[in-house]
Amino acid sequence: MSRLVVVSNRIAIPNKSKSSAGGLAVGIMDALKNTSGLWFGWSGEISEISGEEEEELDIVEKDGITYATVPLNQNDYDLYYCQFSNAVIWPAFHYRIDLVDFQREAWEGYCRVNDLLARQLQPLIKPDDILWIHDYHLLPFAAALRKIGVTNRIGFFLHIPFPTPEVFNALPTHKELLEMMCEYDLLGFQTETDRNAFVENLDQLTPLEDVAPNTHRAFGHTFKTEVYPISIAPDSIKQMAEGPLPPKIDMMKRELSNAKNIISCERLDYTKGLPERFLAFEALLEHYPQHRGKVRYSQIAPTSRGDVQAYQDLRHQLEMEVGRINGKYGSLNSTPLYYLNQHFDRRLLMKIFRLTDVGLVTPLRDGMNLVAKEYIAAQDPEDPGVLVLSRFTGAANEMTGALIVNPYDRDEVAAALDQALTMGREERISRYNEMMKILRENDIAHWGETYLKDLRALPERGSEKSST
Ligand code: GDG
Repeated sequence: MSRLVVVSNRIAIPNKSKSSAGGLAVGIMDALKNTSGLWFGWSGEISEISGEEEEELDIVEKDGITYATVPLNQNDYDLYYCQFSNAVIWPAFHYRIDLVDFQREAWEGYCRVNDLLARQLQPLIKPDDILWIHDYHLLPFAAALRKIGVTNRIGFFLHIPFPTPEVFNALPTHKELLEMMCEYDLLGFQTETDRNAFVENLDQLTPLEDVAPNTHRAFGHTFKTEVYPISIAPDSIKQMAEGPLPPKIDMMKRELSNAKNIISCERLDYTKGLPERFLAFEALLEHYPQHRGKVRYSQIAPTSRGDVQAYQDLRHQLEMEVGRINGKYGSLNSTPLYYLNQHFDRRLLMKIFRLTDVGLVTPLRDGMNLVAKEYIAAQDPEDPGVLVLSRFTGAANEMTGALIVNPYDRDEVAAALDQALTMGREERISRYNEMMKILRENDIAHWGETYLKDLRALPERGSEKSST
C-alpha cells in the first residue's frame, strides 16, 4: 500500500507535550502507522530567521511514524496564522464577516507560507505517496505543490464549515481561493450542507461540469467532493471516563453531588457562543427559580489564539458576565457559574463529563463539534447525562437524541436546560443508547478509513492526463 503523508498546520508528536493527544491526533496517527507514514507541519515554534532564508526541517521518527516539522518566523506567523487564517478565513467561514480583518499583506503572507511549506515538503515526497492535507490554514497547499511539479494524489479535509456564496463572496480573494482548492483530487467536508455550499460557490463563479456523481470539472481540473463527518473513539473515551478518580476529583465528586451539574468545555472562541450561553443560564435562574441554589454550571474554556484581538475581547467580555451573573444569583453558600479559563488534562475532562447531569454545547456555528460526541461517550450507560446541542453544529445531524436548540434563543435554551435537569432516567437512557449506536457505527477509525479508501481509489494524475 502506498505511503500516507499527512500535512496539518500543527502536529502532535507523542511525548513532546505532557498532555495526552486528542482523538483526532490519535486517529491520524493510527492511519499513519499502517503505512509507516509521514506527518508534516509547523512545529508551533517561532524562529529568529527572517527574510528570504529558508527554515530548517526537524525530522524525528517515533513508533513507526516520521514527523517533519518546520518553525515559522515572526512575520510569517503574524500574517499566515494570526491574520489570514484566524482573522479572515476562520471568522468568514463561521459567518462572522463583521470580524474579518482583510489585508492584502496577510493574503500574500498566507500564500507565501503555503509555498514555503510545499517547498520544504517536496523533497520528502516519494512517487507513489498519497497526501492528505488538513484544514483552512492550507487551502492553497495543493496548488503550491502542483506549481513545483508534484503530481501525487492530494486530498483535503475541511474541519470547519464552508460558507454560502453570500458570505464567501465577501472575501476579496474568494475566487483565487476557490480556484486553488480545485487543485486537490478529493475535497472532504463535515456535512452535506458544507459540500453543497462549496459546489454552489463554484457554480456561481466558473463554468462547472459534473462528470460523475460528486465528481466535478472546474478551472481545468477534475476533482471529487464528499462528506465525511468526523468522530471520536467512543470506547477509549469510555475507558478514560470510567477509570479511578484522582483524590482531588473524588473530593469534587462529593461537592458536585450537592447540586445538579451542567458542564461546557471548549477553546475560548467566539464561534462557540459563550456569552449567549451565559445569558441562557441566567434565563434559567430567572424563569425557573426552583433551580436556584441547586444547579451549578461549570464552563471550562482554555485560552486559544490569544494573539488575535477578537479572542482577547471575548475573554474580557466573559469575565465581566460571570461576575455579573454570580453577583446577581450567588449566595453566601452557593456560586451558580464556575468559569475556568484553564486547560484540563484529557482523562480528567472525560471523568468530569461523566460526573455531570447536562452537557451544554451551544456554538453559533461549528463544523462538527467533538465535545458533544465525547460528552455522550463518557456517560454512565445506567445513569447518563443529557446533551443540549446547538442546531448549528455538524454534530446535530447525528446526535439526534440530544435536545436540539437555537443558541440565539436564550429562552429556548433555558427551557431545554430545565427539561434536561428534570428528565427521568428511562428517557435519558433511551436517548443515550440512540446516540451511542451512531457513535459506534461512525467512529474516528471509520472516518479515516472511508476518506483514505476514496482517495486511494482515485486515478493518478498522470493516468488522468494520458486518458484525456
Ligand atoms: C475544529 C472544528 C471540528 C477542549 N478543551 C480542552 C480540550 N478540548 C478538546 C475537546 C475536543 C477538542 O478539544 C475540540 O474539538 P471540537 O470539535 O469541539 O472543536 P474545535 O477545536 O473548534 O475543532 C470542529 C474539529 O475541528 C474536528 O474536525 O469538530 O467543528 O471547529 O476533543 O475535548 N482537551 C483538553 N483540555 C481542555 O481544556 N485535554
